[in-house]
Amino acid sequence: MTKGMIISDIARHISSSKSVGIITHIMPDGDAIASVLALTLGLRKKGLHPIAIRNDVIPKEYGFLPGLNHLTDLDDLHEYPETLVVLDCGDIERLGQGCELATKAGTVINLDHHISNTMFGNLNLVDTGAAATGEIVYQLIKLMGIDMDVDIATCLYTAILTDTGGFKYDNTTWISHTIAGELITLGVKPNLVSQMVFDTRTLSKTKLIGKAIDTIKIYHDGKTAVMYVDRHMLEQAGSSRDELEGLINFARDIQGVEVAVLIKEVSDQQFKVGFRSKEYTDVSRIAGVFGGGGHKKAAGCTINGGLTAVRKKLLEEIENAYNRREGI
Ligand SMILES: [Mn+2]
Repeated sequence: MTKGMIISDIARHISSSKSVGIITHIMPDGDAIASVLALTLGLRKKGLHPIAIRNDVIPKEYGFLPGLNHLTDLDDLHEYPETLVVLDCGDIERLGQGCELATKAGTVINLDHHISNTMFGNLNLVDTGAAATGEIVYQLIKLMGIDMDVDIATCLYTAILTDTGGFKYDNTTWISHTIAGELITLGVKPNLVSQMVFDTRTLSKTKLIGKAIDTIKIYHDGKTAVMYVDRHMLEQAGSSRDELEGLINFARDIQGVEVAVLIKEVSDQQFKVGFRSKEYTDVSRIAGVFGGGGHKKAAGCTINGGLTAVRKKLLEEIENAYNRREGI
């Protein structure tokens, strides 16, 4: 079947189902949440009554999205939907508690763009060329003849904006920009969405960034930047651990830096370490030396020991990685 035939099949199936649930993965990102809301709002415009299911906490930066009031907590569901639409989820296990719904639903529809998707649905539309699941939901909404409005458009724009890192990542295509352009004609305000999603942070996190930046030390002729955060700094800034997210980018973005490291104190003798690389270093391999892992340009591990020894071991392994490259 071609993609066009599958999407028509999916549209038909959704329209004729007695009940439709819409869900996404736990620890949802912007694409995940906004895709669920866009499809929910779209189907409601068509006179359907989909159940948008919340199976995890929605991060506060997405609190501005239209349609959040339609979310129903997983625990409050009274019956299993006949059809379950799963969005932006490569693997059924990532539904967390929502996994059970997928086993009980008559039909599972899997709409996604992850290359690792396990094709767990009865109907699968996995388009790895799509920058965001929001692009696929856009196609589905169009195909179903649903009149787009500014609320749906805001959700779809947010989905594409977040998964392309603000149209910066290499998954960004002319299609992403074309869809985004159309969404703007419907009334989306790009500056406001960007501000909500990327440029809003709490005072405590802002203070934490300041403290963390102060700790940056540079090694290996400017190629390595090491940042450090301990429990005392978190306390002083009034921050919780989730505010450590994204901190490492301030070290990575320094001109000339190839590998950035963030050492986070967990307890007296235990540290969580995050790695980012810019161009050529496979940091998952470095993290692997310490029993961790991840992606080529983003990885992490946990190391036990004293801070000085931990830092020394990390710097040695990073230097080994540079030497391996020179040895090519
Ligand atoms: Mn996505």
